[in-house]
Amino acid sequence: MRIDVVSIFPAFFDVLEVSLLGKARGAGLLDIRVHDLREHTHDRHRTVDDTPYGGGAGMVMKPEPWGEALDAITADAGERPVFVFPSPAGERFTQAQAREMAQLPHLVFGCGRYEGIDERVFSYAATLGDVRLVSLGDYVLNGGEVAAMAMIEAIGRLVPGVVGNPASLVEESHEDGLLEYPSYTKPSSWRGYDVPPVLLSGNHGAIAGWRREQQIERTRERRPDLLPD
Ligand code: 6GU
Repeated sequence: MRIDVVSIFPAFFDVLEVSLLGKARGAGLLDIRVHDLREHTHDRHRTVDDTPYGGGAGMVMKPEPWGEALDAITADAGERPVFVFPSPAGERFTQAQAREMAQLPHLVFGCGRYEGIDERVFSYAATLGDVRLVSLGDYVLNGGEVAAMAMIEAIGRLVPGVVGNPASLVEESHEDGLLEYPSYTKPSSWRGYDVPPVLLSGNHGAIAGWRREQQIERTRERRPDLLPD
């Protein structure tokens, strides 16, 4: 899978070299290319933003550098990519979306800063591929970089081969619509806290039943919005 990222802070993405995704890049499973938007400016100050038409606070990212950056990325790409613009005004990013995006051959993340990107950039991007504005949740970050990192990790780990044991992807939170069950390891007693005896029973049916109950109970307590009415 190919992932391009456009940002005025490409250094945010240096950590993609470490851990699981770093390994997947090394193994050729993920082809991640980070681009500096300022490479597509032509003035002495490498300007990427300007004041908003109609007035108001803050600055808006100019369309021209974005147009050039998207052209450069798509020039050498075979299929039409999906463009993801992280935005608090986007649709909510979910595990289902991560799963869907992990099947795609080419994603392009466009990271905005300031008050956002000139709206015409999204219209132009839509002529080059599908466009999605996607939010991590109902809070505001300073820019799309941290959100893009989170999405790249959520998507990247679902690309076949990236996570060594695919079974570990099945029993996690959100894969079956519920929060995951609690996990324990040795020792069976630690500082007065004991592992639930059913987990030591060797009774696989009873263990599966207990885990299911725990999933439902936790989901009811912490995330009742995930449960059907
Ligand atoms: Cl995707 N972007 C920004 N700037 N803030 C956010 C977000 C995205 N998701 C939640 N807050």
